[in-house]
Amino acid sequence: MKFKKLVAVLSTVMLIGAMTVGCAKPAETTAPAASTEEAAPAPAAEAEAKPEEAPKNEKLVVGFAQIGQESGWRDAETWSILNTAEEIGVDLKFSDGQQKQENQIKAIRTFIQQEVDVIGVAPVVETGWETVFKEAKDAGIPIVLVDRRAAVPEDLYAGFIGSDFILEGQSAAKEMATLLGNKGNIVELQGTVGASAATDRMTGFTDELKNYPDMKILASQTGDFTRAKGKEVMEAFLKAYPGEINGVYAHNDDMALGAIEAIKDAGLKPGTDIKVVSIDGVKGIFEAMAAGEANVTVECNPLLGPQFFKAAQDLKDGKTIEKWIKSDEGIFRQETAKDDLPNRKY
Ligand code: GYE
Repeated sequence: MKFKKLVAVLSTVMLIGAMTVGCAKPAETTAPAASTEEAAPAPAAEAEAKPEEAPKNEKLVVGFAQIGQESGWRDAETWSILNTAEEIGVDLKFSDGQQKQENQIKAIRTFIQQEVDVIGVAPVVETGWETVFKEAKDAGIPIVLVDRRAAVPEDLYAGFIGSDFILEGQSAAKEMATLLGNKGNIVELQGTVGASAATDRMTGFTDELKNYPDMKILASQTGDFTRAKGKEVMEAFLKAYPGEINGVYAHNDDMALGAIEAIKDAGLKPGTDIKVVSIDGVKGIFEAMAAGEANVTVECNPLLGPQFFKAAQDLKDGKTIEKWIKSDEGIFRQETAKDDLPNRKY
């Protein structure tokens, strides 16, 4: 079964409250997984239990509002969340927002109605979350931001688990400078407009570039974190600046992989004629690096399941969590890609 279909099936299964990740069977339908209408029925026994009889260490119930399935990175994160939930026996209600903030907001409202213990959300864009986060707060349900940030006052979320996107952008710029000998023209493929991962990766890169007066960004446009749009935008850049582009900086590997196709279609050699630097560290870019077609990836770790559920359990236990739980990340280059490849987990 194809990964996307599997995720859709698993998502649907989880929404009706069953934790059957490992043994999910192909369903008849690939209907959007974002439907969060069915609230899990409250088990009768639990509803009747008197407070003093309530079982201790009862199951952790978590709602997770995922963004969608735009990239290999996102698929890896989804797997990490689903698999960890299964492994440790969490009652997970999972929603795929299909890139739409309104779907994510709807999912959060459903989780509030379902009285989950904790809500995790990967906010597709940074703004527009205040109202729904307030609703969760009023219901006494902590929000944990996973992998992308939301621009809300600090008291509206318990913590953020994820990377330093500004640092990733700075590292990418330094790597590009090394590859280009501190001189040359760059095109930038941005992630989803308004996403913290895009805004900060742009800021970090642009700020760092100020240290290199002979390096210039010729053009910068969104490719929405997808391979198809990365290719499309790169094709347009190649037409607009024939012979002028020395490097492409993509906010994620998927867009870089799309750009590599466009560069090849234009009769040029990616990794040589045009240097390719991107962010994430997915297997596909290691394969491209091993083939000499990409140069550097700045790692951004999607395997956040264990940290997320640890935080959720802590919150359920009444503990506070760190406001920013950072992920450990490295930088990987073409020279070691063949050796690195077997060790990559996503
Ligand atoms: O880099 C990109 C994805 O939010 C950090 O989203 C994440 C980004 C990741 O689609 O590939």
